[in-house]
Amino acid sequence: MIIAASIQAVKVDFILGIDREQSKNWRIIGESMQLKQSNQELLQIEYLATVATGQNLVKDDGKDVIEGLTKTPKSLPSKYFYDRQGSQLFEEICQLPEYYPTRTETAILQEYAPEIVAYTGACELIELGSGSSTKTRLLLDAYYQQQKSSKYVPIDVSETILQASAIELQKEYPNLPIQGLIGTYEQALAYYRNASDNTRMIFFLGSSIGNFSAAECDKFLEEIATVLKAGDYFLLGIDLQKPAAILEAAYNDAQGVTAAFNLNMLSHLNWRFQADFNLDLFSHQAIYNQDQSQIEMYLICQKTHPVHLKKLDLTVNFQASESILTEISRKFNLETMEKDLESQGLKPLKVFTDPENLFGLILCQLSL
Ligand code: AVJ
Repeated sequence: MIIAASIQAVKVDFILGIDREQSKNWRIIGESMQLKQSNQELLQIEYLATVATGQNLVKDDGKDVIEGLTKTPKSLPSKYFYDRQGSQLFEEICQLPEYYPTRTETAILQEYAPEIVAYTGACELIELGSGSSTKTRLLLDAYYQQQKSSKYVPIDVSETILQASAIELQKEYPNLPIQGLIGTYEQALAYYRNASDNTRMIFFLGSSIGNFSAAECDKFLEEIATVLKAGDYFLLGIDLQKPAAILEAAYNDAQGVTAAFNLNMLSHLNWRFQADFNLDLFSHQAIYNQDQSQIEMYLICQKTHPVHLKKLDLTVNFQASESILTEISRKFNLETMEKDLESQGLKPLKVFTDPENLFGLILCQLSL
């Protein structure tokens, strides 16, 4: 089990926005304050924090960064991709001709969203890693049209993208209650460990589950099953195994957007932890590890040099050609994933794929 029941949502004054995701967001923050006042019941944006310490966990203390940079080989948690700039770059990745997952999952949702609604009926829609909520609109439309959505809860670590998209969605779906939560998956799931009479569907799209190792994945699914009550739903999007050439192209796009996304992690660390990474001294690499069925993304150091992270009181020495693992993106087999889900009590009801079997969506229900 991940965290006990000490997580609750705390409304934080938006004025506190400074020093979190750079101060470029004043306008959005200002707008959201206004909107918050005029639509108080329908739009809420909250930070997930611990009651016990009153400490804002979103403002990470960086222990995971220290851990990753002081071990051999070095690694950094993928969640540090997603600051304001990183979330923006990820949106650009989703539009790339080589990056098939987003458009394929979108097409599947376009075709099958009404069928998903028919399976679940009315429910609260909880999205982990909602980002811009673009694909979500297809689900929201289907639920909205059939008057089956009671509430939408987008959850994301990036406060700027969460605020901006929640405000947009509020305009597009004026009668839909929206509760945006800023925090990590772990915080979100801990927050949801309370009983509710409402039927819930947690959804986790885009194959973000691919960032977890096999062990983390098991733990995550177990946690989902703990949080849901019998009869609730879980909708999971997974990228499927396919020839290495297609996969490697998707993570080494011709325009270099993925490279910029990867390198942006270092500028995120620079502002968040007052570090002095020189982005010119690192380069992007993405390879498909056939044995593990996973894309591995690295930042390769070009020259021996030290890096200082002031806020963490840490100096790290980098050797020329040394690598930092920034992401694994696992590629799945549908049948295997169905079995994994089933073994956690998450019973697959229906599997949706595209004609080329590039991507899969599995709708599950927690066994009654
Ligand atoms: C958001 C984790 C699903 O693994 O494909 C895209 C992130 N990294 N290009 C993925 C990503 C490089 C993406 N996920």
